[in-house]
Amino acid sequence: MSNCNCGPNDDCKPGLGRRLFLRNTGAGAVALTAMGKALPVMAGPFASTDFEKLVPADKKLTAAWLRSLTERGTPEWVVGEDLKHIGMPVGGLCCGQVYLSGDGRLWHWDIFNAGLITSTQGTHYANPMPTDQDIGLGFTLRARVAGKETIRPLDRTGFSDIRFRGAYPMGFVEYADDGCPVQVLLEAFSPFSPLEVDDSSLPLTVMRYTVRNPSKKPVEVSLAGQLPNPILQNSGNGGAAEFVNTVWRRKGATGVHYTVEKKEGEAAEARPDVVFEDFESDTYENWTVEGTAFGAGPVVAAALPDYQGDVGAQGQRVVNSHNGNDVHVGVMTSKPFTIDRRYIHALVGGGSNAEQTSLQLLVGEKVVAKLAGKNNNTMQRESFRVEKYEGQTARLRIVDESTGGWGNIGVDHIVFSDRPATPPEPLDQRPDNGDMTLAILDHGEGVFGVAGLPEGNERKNLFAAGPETARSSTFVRPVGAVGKTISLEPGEEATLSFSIAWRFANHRPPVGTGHYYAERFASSLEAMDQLANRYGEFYARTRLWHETWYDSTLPHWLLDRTFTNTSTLATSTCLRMEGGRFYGWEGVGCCGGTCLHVWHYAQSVGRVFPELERITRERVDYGLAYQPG
Ligand SMILES: [Ca+2]
Ligand SMILES: [Ca+2]
Repeated sequence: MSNCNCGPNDDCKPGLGRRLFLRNTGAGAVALTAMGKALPVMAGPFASTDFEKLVPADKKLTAAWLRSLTERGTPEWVVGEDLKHIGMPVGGLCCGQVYLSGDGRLWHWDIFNAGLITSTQGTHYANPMPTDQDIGLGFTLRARVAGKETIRPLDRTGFSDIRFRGAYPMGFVEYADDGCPVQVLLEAFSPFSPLEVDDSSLPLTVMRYTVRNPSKKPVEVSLAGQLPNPILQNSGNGGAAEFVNTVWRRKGATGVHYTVEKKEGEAAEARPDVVFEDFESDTYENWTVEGTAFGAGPVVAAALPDYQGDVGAQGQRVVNSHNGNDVHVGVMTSKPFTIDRRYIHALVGGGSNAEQTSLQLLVGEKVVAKLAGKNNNTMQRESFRVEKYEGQTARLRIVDESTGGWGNIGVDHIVFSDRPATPPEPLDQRPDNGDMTLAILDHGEGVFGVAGLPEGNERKNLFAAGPETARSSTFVRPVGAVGKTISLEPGEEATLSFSIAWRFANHRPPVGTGHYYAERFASSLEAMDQLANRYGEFYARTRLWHETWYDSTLPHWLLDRTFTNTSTLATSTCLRMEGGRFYGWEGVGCCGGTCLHVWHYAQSVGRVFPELERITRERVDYGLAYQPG
């Protein structure tokens, strides 16, 4: 345990953040409530005459709001509904991307070289992304008091009272619940030390949990992290590879190392394709049809109006919801079927807005995936990956809710198959092939590491003994877990630190080749090794930067906002390609690369990590930029 256990909003005094554990009864609760309310009125009231000139001379700014701009204020904590949308990057600089969510999960992963584009046409402020994209990583607390046991995920489903503070490079999440005998503070970060680029560019994230027992009874506490094998995250193993989890132990760390191995004989395992629907009948005999968009039956493709072009039908007939005019709407639903292949392929064309026109997959009553066209009437072969639903009852639904432009959908030839629509790339070249490690930074008494949890993966199984290796060549990804059991006397607290490290080297053009971090570390175990060797130093330096930045008379709001920009270096907006050259998009996934008119007025790179700025000047501005073409 560190000597410096203060909460993020305390002066650095011994003892874990007093406010965390007092806030429900003390002044902290008042501050918290005020923070959760709508923004205060800043100006007004106004009449229309105030705007006869573009900028009114009297802006009617309230005195209280003006004062708040210069007052020191208090650190901002996020609670309630806002937790669903807030996030903060917590990976190393230029090592891909992972965000901490408001309730302490890790999400928004972009380490698998998928080229994640987060822009949704500029509507993020109005429609923030939900924090629902994850890879199955989770942390769970088990507490036992006098024979009574409670098991709780460390997220919104496990705790009623959660608050979040983003103070890049450190994110803080506090967990409390009336029914839980202990309280938890999470400090999430990747080692961060201004001027030290390499020490701030580790392909890993630390999840440091401090657990305190405020009750009058001793509590046995177990904390565990679990992760299904995350390799081939997007491409899947498709029967061609075996997921392999192996327990890894060294002084100061216990982990599960995740890899894949090539498996021979894929073709022999593929079951024959099943044509579910070819739409060659003149009626919809296997479908329930509502509305006017779909007519009385599949249409003859050759009879479609010329302006639709060649829709790419297989056979004579297709589903096409244009029906003479996009104003028609309708829904058609298939008979139920049992999922017994890895993929559902279909030809899909028409409008691209999947909220209005789509082929939907329902498992039970829930829509689990949608496919849409590409604003092109020529249908393309699209696929649902359904291996995880094998054995479940499903239906397909073709929806046209649009009355406007591109308000139609075309569908044909639905096939259940074990083979992907296009043959997968060789295993060793896939962007999502690499390795990861989940570890607890501890090897002592009470520490456990399990390569594969028992099937069913119930959280109570997390804390049971298990095998040292686990393998699977089916779609089921074996779930590894690490954790520790400790005892806390009344008033006592303890810290358990976990980390997740990664290495996915197959990053490819159009934007650069490879990753600099993958040249520095031959595997995620090497990165985890370095963390385990220097963890005390890395934590102290990151924490020292955090405290130094906030040791100021400047307002908290200003300090938060001026340093938040630096977090861009830990997102997919920035990368270092093979050889270490720095590259920055102009925006989020658009308009390359390291362009002078954006990056030469960015201040934090030059001041916090001047080595990166020198690369931009020497290798880009005065290097590549002077080369012809
Ligand atoms: Ca057909
Ligand atoms: Ca329509």
